[in-house]
Amino acid sequence: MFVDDVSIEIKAGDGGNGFVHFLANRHQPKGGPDGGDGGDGGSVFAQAVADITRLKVFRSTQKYQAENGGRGGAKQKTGKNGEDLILRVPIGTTITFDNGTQIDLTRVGEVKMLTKGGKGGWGNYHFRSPSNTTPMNFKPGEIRPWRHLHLELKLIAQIGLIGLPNAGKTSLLNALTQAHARVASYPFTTLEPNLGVTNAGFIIADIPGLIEGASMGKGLGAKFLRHVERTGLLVHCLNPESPDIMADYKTIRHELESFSSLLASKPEIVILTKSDLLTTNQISDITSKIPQIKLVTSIIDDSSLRALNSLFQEALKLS
Ligand SMILES: Nc1nc2c(ncn2[C@@H]2O[C@H](COP(=O)(O)OP(=O)(O)OP(=O)(O)O)[C@@H](O)[C@H]2O)c(=O)[nH]1
Ligand SMILES: [Mg+2]
Repeated sequence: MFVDDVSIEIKAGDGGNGFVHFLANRHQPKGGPDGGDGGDGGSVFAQAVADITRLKVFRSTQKYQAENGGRGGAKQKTGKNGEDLILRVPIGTTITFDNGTQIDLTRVGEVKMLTKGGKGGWGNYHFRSPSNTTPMNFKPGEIRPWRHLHLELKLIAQIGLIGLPNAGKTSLLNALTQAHARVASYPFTTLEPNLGVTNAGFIIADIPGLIEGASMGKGLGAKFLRHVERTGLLVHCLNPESPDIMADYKTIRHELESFSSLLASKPEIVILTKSDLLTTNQISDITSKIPQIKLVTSIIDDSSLRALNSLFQEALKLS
């Protein structure tokens, strides 16, 4: 199941306690205080990754804790620092803290600190002074609290590929970007959105096929219409293998309009996919009947893909 919203608890590691110790050996039986400081606790970070399905990991495990710092040791030895913890979250995730603070992760690889590890406490070596040569004091390590976090995926794709199942959306995503999403010759291959980035840097989301009734929650694509609403441009894919392409076009338009006026008014490029399956005559026949078609594409026709990329530039530069 696609998860786009999840709550978790995180905790930075506590600092290690300072140590109370006195040097004592054969040569220096009263060698003075040498208790080391505690190590610092590990911090918790979030790192953005391209896999937008990753929030589901946080459904099964909800508590995340970085390692505590180790206790200080003799001979002024500082305790071991706790290991940091890095939570990998999808690009486009907004993290909201219990106090209302928000952090956005918008670039793949971006790392942000969520909560800092506790400071290690001082050992008794730190408390030595001419007036106190045998300090018994130490500082405990800093205790870090549990924090409640809400993670929400706000898909930030600029372009949304939409259409009926089997229209060739995923194939197009793969052809336009570095994505390697699953393609097959039957409907409902795509169960969760796939993301890819074009050479020009546009993020494209491939949405599971929409069907009649999607605006009412029917089918796999329905719950992603909310995400599609956030894109700047729709690429509406029409499948030439369909017996009634115009009806397909109208079905999808109807669903967009029923879902929201915002979605219905998005800039849209209508394309006819899989043009390599058609003769030139068939193509002109279809495009003359459906004037909404702006471009005819095939994943094996590079010039059609370049033309589509140019349309992206045009549409998104102006918007
Ligand atoms: N000949 C040809 N076949 C294509 C082209 N694009 C896609 N196909 C084929 O069409 C079928 C469906 O392609 P997908 O990319 O999986 O279609 P989809 O719209 O993502 O389908 P769902 O995920 O089920 O909604 C596959 O068999 C593809 O190989 C194309 O440009 N030319
Ligand atoms: Mg697909």
